[in-house]
Amino acid sequence: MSEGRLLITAFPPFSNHSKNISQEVLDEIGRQEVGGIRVETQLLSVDEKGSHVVADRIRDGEVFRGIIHLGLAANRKEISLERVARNMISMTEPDNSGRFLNSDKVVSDAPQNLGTTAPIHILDEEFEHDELVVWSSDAGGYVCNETFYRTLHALDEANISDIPTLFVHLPPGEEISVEKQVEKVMLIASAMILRPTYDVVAALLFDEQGRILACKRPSQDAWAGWWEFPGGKVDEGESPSQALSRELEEEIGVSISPYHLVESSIFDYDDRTVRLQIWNCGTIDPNQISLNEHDESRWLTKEELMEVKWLPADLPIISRWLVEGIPN
Ligand code: PCA
Repeated sequence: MSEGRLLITAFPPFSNHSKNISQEVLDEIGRQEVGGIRVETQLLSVDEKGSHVVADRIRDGEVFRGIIHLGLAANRKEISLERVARNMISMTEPDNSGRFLNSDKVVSDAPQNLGTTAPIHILDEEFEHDELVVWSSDAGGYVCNETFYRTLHALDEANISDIPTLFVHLPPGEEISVEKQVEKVMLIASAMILRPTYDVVAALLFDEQGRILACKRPSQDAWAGWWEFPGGKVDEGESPSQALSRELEEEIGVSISPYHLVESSIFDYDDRTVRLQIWNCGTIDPNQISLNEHDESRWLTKEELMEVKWLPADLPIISRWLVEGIPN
């Protein structure tokens, strides 16, 4: 059965490049596992034939846990996660079969752009503080973009939306070492196919009248328009209260040391599990806060708790407070 496999592909050298980092990374990845899921590697030729290989496998009915295409981006300094594939081939040099196209479609009568089916939000969270891994909206006009487009198009035509598929452009080994790139590719792979668990800390802040602070998530974020407590993810090496102090400084510009834990719960979202802790962070003057990330904030009495649309993870707790009272 093929259901368990993560497919990772790469390309050999092309044009005037004597090596291709994607092939070196693929060699290192070999037959590794990602959280118990077997990795299959495949080298694709840098030409039209190579660009069809994975799309053909999808059309033949093969099922994968995920697909990661790797390729060299000779002029980049960071590892780029490609958000979209364009239905356009515009080469500046011939491919390995001598094909040299200028403004041709990859597939005729097909959409202009196809977006990655990888979990963007999870990858955002994973690489938020990692300057070596960035998003890109331009996979180029050469065989990499063509391959990505053909694969996404085959998934689209087969109405398959649950195989996370991503193109990752790798900079030359002189920019980031092969070992480091292998490590990042494995992190990308686990973020794409394993359901992550996040430790999240949130602050219960009071004003003089005993009302509590709620903040509305900004429009560019996942769960935009939903309300939450200020706070965020606990980073590696941080204690929950350190993380919360940092988040409060970043999000609302106050420096506070959390007092004590008032709630802890576990909530399963579709794509991730959240282990939530809510800490009493004391009383502050509402004039002290500056909203650096949120769209809006409100100070709510117990009676007003349900006037905002709480995030799913917060809602069961808020509902209980409505009956039992807000803890302190
Ligand atoms: N990089 C090329 C094709 C093969 C590769 O590794 C590209 O960016 O299109």
